[in-house]
Amino acid sequence: MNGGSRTFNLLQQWRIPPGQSSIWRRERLGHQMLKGKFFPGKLWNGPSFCSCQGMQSNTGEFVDKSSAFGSVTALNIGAKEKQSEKHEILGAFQKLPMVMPSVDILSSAKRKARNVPPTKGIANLAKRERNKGAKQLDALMKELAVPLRQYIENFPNKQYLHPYERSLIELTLGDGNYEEVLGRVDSLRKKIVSVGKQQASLCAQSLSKREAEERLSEGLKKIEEVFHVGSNAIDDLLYVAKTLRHMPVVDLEKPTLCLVGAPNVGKSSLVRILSTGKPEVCNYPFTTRGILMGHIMLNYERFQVTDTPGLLTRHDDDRNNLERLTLAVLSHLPTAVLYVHDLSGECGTSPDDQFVTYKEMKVRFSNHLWLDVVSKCDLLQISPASDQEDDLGRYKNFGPDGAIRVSVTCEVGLLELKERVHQMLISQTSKLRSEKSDNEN
Ligand SMILES: Nc1nc2c(ncn2[C@@H]2O[C@H](COP(=O)(O)OP(=O)(O)OP(=O)(O)O)[C@@H](O)[C@H]2O)c(=O)[nH]1
Ligand SMILES: [Mg+2]
Repeated sequence: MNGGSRTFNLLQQWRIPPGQSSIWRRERLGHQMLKGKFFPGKLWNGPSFCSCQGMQSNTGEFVDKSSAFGSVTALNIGAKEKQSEKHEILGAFQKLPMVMPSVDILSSAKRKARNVPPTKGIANLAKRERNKGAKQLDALMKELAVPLRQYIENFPNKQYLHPYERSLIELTLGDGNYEEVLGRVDSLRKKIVSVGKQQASLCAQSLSKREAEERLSEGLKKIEEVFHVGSNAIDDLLYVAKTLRHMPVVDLEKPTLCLVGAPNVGKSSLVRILSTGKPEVCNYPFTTRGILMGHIMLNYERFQVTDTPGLLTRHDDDRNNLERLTLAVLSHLPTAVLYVHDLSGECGTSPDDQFVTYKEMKVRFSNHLWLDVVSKCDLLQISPASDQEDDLGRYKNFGPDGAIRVSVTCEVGLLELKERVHQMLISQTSKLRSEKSDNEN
């Protein structure tokens, strides 16, 4: 600890609640969507809960004394046209429009419609009443349809999003569900417009004051009915917006350290040591259930750290959404990897299995800067090295070539680890700069 200095650390975490890793009944949320037709009769195909945790902690050794920060910088996303020109921008979720609950849209629309007066100067009672009725019906229709149109226009088209955000949408809401909700909102809008026009026109044809009054009240009822039937689409959209807005914000231009490894190997324990973040640490697999963003301050520069859910040794098709999130981070964000190996047998994944996944990841993400760390070395007994040992034999004893051995429990190797992480992040800064200038040329 750096004596006396304090640093604010924002740690943003998107989480899936325990026990609901790949599928998650919306019913459990007790959310309004329950009653709606959202994904009728089926389960979410992915995690659907997220929380944003702001954490404040005392400064760790890695945090510069004089630095303080309180929020993550979201990269601005430009107008729609800009999105289509360039995909390499993040931050779309923070720009999502605020969606009003359907009951509020309805009550506000009804109030406004009721206050619409007839056109001035109409002396004939019947004419005045039908004029008022038609105007009020038209107003109700517009007050309901216009916000829906604005939502449809302002929720970004998924194909223009950064691939990382696209993956988050798919893994969080389930494939295709984002578009489905927007589609339902649009069809609700169309129905309201069609029924509203029809009712206004009927009212305008009334022959008497009484008939106009009846048609107005009937028309209002019909529009309201149509709105009621489809209103769950709006509440689903509200939920989608809330969920996406709480996703951790990532800055593509900031060097980012990503901790990867099998479940329960000690990734989060190392995040706690390396950054000012304090992710949950428990002795069971998949404690970390989402992407967690923390920070490291070094020489007045801020670096991002992501803790990720563990990777099991299995085929991609069999991976749960937690594992897929980890792969999305590695695939779409310019991360430097800190790969954590637990050779003690404590974590639940055998060293043999860890070796298989490790080799696969190393090949797949060979363009990433990479550092290997063998965790829990307090639990390791090294058997004498033998010349005959193959790759796996050496791995089981020492981990990958060049791996640093650490123990969080006994505070072994941590200074060296911090130093090496520091060096890697500085190298990543140069790498990002040169990639940026290559792209610009
Ligand atoms: N003996 C020993 N135990 C450790 C060490 N580091 C972490 N652990 C323990 O290992 C268990 C898992 O640690 P975590 O940091 O939660 O592991 P993780 O990789 O983040 O786990 P998931 O989020 O579930 O993938 C916890 O019980 C830790 O206390 C260490 O250096 N020595
Ligand atoms: Mg963890």
